[in-house]
Amino acid sequence: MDWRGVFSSRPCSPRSRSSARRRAARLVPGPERLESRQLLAGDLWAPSADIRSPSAAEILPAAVPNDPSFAVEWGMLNSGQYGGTIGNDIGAAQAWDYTTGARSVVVAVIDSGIDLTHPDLVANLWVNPGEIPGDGIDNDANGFIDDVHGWDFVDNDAVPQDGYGHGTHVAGIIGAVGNNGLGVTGVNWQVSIMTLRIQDDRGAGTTSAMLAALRYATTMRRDHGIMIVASNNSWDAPAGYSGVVEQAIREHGEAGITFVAAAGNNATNTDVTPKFPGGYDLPNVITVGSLTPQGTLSVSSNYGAATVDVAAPGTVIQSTYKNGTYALLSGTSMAAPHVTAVVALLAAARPEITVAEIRTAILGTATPLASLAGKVATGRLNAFAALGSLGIASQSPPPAVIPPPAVVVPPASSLANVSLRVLADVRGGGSVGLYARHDATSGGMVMAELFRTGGRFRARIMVHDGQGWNVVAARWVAGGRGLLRFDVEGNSLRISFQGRLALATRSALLVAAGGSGLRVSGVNARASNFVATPLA
Ligand SMILES: [Ca+2]
Ligand SMILES: [Ca+2]
Ligand SMILES: [Ca+2]
Repeated sequence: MDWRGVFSSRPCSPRSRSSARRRAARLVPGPERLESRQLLAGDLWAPSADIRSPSAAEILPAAVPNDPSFAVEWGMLNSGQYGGTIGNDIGAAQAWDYTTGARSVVVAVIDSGIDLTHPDLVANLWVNPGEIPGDGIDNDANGFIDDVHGWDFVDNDAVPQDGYGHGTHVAGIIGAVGNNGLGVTGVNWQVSIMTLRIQDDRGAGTTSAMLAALRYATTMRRDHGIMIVASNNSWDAPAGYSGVVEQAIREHGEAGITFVAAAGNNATNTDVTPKFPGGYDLPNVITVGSLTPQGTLSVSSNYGAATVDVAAPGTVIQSTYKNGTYALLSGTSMAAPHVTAVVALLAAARPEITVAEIRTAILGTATPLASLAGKVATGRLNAFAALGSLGIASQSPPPAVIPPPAVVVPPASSLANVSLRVLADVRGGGSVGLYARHDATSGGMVMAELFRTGGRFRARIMVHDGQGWNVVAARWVAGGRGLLRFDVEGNSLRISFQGRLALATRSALLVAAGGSGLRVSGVNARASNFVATPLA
């Protein structure tokens, strides 16, 4: 049974059958490729000084993932790549202070397969714990022999290898291995990706394969204890609604699986003209529109204030591709996996989280954007806020609880002068906060923060004595430019505040790396040029 057979009751000529099949076959990539080419040919994509790259001179090696292409992954950390708007990202760098994902969390990618030998994906491929590979026996008795990484519902075998590229790209957004010094990083640095292949090497798919894939995932979660929290569905069904598919997706949800759907690339108002599967009005379906680096809805993205739940980065997205390569693609196919990935992060942070709680966390914390009003129900995906909504840690400076630096006690030789250069953009309002912590001889911790009150900035330095914070220095600063210098207990902290941002960092890794750490939070806040030098 092909797509048309299920989705259309109208008889059609061989020509139109072929046409319908081709439309189904192309699924989402057609417009994506077009959009990609347009951007590749245009000024936006020309390499420019707008593309900032993390470098050793600017930031300690472990501060952000060391994957070389992280610098162009604007969806994670938008520093103006592709002419984008600084801070228009999903807050991944901040979210990673909560969690970078967990291999115990499984997501199903229902797509064209995955490059099973891609060096930036292999470690994050799901491995069926109940299956002994290659013995010709269905060890876990789920009806599939040797289904180690998932199943190929096109060729009906255990090797869901991607000959098309689309599924590999989607998988990399969710979980290309992070901080391995290679290629890109996924939103999850580690996760387990189940591969369910429903599209052949031309991108053609059938409804029977799609239904079988949905049922595989549902069964594995419900009957075999595999903690699949989401399926990514960057495919569309041009012929429309199907009661059979709707029921399969409902059962998916009843098993505990969030069904993340690409809204589609028809530039259509789906409130008026429904598209599927995003159009299924089920509590476990989250439908995702595509966002540009500038924070607008991508030209080709479908939209609808009632039917498109959230927008996520989708235009000019760098990710893994077939044959061990990488590629830049655009479309709602790339937007959906950002949301799928955040479902996985939420489950990593709170394993018992329910489908309903996931929906609330993601849709309840999306950042409203004027450019999305009337087009998307909520706003831009915000991974940082979604995780923060779980109440798992403080997210505003000063952190409610910062334990004394007992976890990492650096050797005396690493006691350091802390020079912290912060480039931030707070023209959008809000506050900027940051802290630096280090193991001074007192064993205390020092924090500096800078926050906005009306038209002025207030800077202060505090020391945590193990009981609470004591303000040791404070100063008002006019405007958004200036150099502040404080000396605390023989260590100096310098804050150069220039109204633009550069890079984010991860405090925990900095602490581990040098006995000093920094953390930046607040609207559009980023930090760079962290330098720690031994005390004389
Ligand atoms: Ca099996
Ligand atoms: Ca076996
Ligand atoms: Ca990588």
